[in-house]
Amino acid sequence: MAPVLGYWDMRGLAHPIRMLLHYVGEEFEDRRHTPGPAPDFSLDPWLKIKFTLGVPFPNLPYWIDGDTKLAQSHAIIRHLARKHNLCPKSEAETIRCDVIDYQVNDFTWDLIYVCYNDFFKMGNYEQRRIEYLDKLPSKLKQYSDFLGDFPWFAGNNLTYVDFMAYEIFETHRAFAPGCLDGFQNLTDYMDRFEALPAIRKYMQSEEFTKKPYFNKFANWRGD
Ligand SMILES: N[C@@H](CCC(=O)N[C@@H](CS)C(=O)NCC(=O)O)C(=O)O
Repeated sequence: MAPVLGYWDMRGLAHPIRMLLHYVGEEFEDRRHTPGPAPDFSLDPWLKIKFTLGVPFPNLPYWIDGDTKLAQSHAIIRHLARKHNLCPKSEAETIRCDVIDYQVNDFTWDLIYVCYNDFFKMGNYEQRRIEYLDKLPSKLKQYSDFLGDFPWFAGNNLTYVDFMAYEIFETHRAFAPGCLDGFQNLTDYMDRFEALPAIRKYMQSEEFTKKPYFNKFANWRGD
């Protein structure tokens, strides 16, 4: 039986994992869970099975490969990176990977809290969106400076963090069109990632999820 990647029917935290699996050519079931209909968007369909999967700390995404069962998107992608040789190759690369891994996680959740503003009861969405967009260029500049002339975030080798970094930049390109335009090395990085033959093939396939980035009950989901 093929391993299962379970997640909501959207890009979100699972998309870097999906792209990595397609990049390495590992077959898997891309299992999608859906909330109930509007206006409640009940999470019950997922909550009913959540604790039946045998996954410790069950959450979305989860990965089930025989007896190997885990949640936590970063634990899943690192497990797959070890399996498919997409780990950093030196201490210098490991440091860069670790920094980007946690930095991208913070960046992702900063955006999630804005895009799910009403769900998290965070106040006025439009005001928070504008404040977020004001700070975005200075955040992106730090990624641009860190990447410098390297082709990939670890350095010269593609690693699992590139799948995460690509996804958060791509989500921002949809949320704030043109936001990468002032950063030539980041736009080159996006082109370089999309030109990887297996990624290009996946992006052109029917399996590829172009949208939505976030769930049905988000303020912004990119559709
Ligand atoms: N730290 C976790 C966060 C997982 C998470 O918050 N998942 C959200 C979707 S993005 C969810 O709806 N989880 C289902 C649940 O909490 O039962 C990870 O990186 O996997």
